[in-house]
Amino acid sequence: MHVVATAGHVDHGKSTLVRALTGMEPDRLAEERRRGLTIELGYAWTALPSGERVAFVDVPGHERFLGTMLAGVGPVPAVMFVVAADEGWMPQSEEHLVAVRTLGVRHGLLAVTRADLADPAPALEDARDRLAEAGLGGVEALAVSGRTGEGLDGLRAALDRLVAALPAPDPRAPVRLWIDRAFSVRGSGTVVTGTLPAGRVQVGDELELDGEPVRVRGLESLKEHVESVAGVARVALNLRGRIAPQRGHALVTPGAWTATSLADVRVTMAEGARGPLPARLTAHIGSASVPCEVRPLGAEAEGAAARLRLARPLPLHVGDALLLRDPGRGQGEPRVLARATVLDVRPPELRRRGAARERAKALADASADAASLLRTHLLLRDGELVAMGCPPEGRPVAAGWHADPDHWSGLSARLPEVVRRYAAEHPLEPGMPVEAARHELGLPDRRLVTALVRPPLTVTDGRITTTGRVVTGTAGLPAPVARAVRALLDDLATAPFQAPEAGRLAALGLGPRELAAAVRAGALLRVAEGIVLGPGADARAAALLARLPQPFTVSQARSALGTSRRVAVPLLEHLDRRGLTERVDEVHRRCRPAG
Ligand SMILES: Nc1nc2c(ncn2[C@@H]2O[C@H](COP(=O)(O)OP(=O)(O)OP(=O)(O)O)[C@@H](O)[C@H]2O)c(=O)[nH]1
Ligand SMILES: [Mg+2]
Repeated sequence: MHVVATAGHVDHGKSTLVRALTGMEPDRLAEERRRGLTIELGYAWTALPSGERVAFVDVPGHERFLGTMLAGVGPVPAVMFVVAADEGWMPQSEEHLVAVRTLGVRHGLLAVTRADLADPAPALEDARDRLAEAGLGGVEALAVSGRTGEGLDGLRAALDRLVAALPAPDPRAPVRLWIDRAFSVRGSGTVVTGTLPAGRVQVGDELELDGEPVRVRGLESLKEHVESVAGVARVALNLRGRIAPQRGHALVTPGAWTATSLADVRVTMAEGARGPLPARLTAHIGSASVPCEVRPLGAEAEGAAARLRLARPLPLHVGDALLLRDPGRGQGEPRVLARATVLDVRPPELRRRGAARERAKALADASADAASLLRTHLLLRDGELVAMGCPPEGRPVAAGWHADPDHWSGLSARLPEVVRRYAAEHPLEPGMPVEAARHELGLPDRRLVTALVRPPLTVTDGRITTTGRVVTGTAGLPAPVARAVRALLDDLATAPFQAPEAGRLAALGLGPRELAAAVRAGALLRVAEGIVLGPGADARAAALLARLPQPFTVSQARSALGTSRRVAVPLLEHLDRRGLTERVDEVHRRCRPAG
């Protein structure tokens, strides 16, 4: 099946033509018949000469119903553009053409109808030129009359050629069915209808509506019961679930879309519209129309990046196009203002000064693909990329994770340094816990850390170690610092637990930076602020303390270690932290058995 929407100025004969082609009444409302005016979307279908079936979504042409027109055309891949021979090109001919173009509809045909009322040639030529200018140059153009039936056989044949040339949508694509009607049927419950653009719906499927699960109880397409239907198709779904569906909401495959009220977009001004865009507009996609705020991110220019804040979340993919309409403008002024191509459905917060401009720059180079998303988000899970509309392209870096290549190589370069520093600061530990490295690198999953480990690093028992330990000692330090540290180590050789006093450190030129470097290099052990000892002093202290009767007091420890309270108290606390000693009560500690 195929679906074609009508388009064109009010009263130009769209509904008459649909009626003549299908034998069905697209104007179902009493008010429509009384006023001779389409108000709501109409649906009718027929079989073409080839046997292919085509369903029409007949839209209103009156300028007041532009929103309804957009809801009809939104999910449909092709249009039948209708122009009256006796009136020619009119304001809504132009507006509908701009809308069709802005929505990205590229397929269609031109029917110049009411050919029984006037010579169709001038209107046909003019309209054909305008369509060509709008990038629809290849469409067929025909003169017809919905009243006399003249030219209808030719139109049917042209529709056959049109639908045969339409790209076949992917039946495995995720479902997003924009609802255009919702009603209750006595005995069946809730029914919704819409144009399924791609993917497949089956009886029994579980879909989601605004995050709520719904079950497809029954399925109809063109009034026939079916078990399964693939897009493009008109469908009616009988649903079970605690839901109140409405036009403009969508039934979606769970997990396949990102429901968001925030999107970063690239704005392309519509034909005839000029910037800057007003801050408050209405965004249209599928059958949805949602008020939105537009925040330009960079310098305002055509093709500029902007952030849209939608009044309610919509299920979106990167690459979707939204049409931005000014609901406030009057007659004669352009109302279809721009196309907003979605570049990110989970845009990062812009907190710092200058963040918006930076973001605009990044978006200027972005395309609707996984690589661009990863440049912003750095790391994303398979499922996240799928829900954003950009299934992963490359291989995952770790179970289910994809990374921006630059970010990943940066992490890979940082890890050995992080592990080395940890080893220097924790000389008694057998390596850096993977969890500590995860935390240090700001990663969301430990498996990412494991994936970053390359020789000479290895993982054993949840810790990262360097095969062939790199402790540079004083050799890695600047010469004056190395000299000073060696002097300290000489002092400590005779009294290993008498940490140097502040005066001694100052005399040797060892300030906080020099001490930190020495600690990082593994040349000194930092026990507490301003208290340094030789490397391994804590292990030696623990060994000495183990010989004391257990438990022991600070003062017993102090004399066993031959030091002062100034050092003993922080050293014992350090040993507690390392798990080498533990407190028994307010005054007593004991050594803990190794392991
Ligand atoms: N003579 C003649 N009249 C036509 C033809 N097509 C439509 N009309 C008349 O033109 C008027 C408008 O026709 P519709 O089919 O309702 O026009 P429409 O484009 O659907 O109008 P809206 O849906 O309100 O935009 C009606 O009075 C039709 O009878 C035609 O081919 N020949
Ligand atoms: Mg009509």
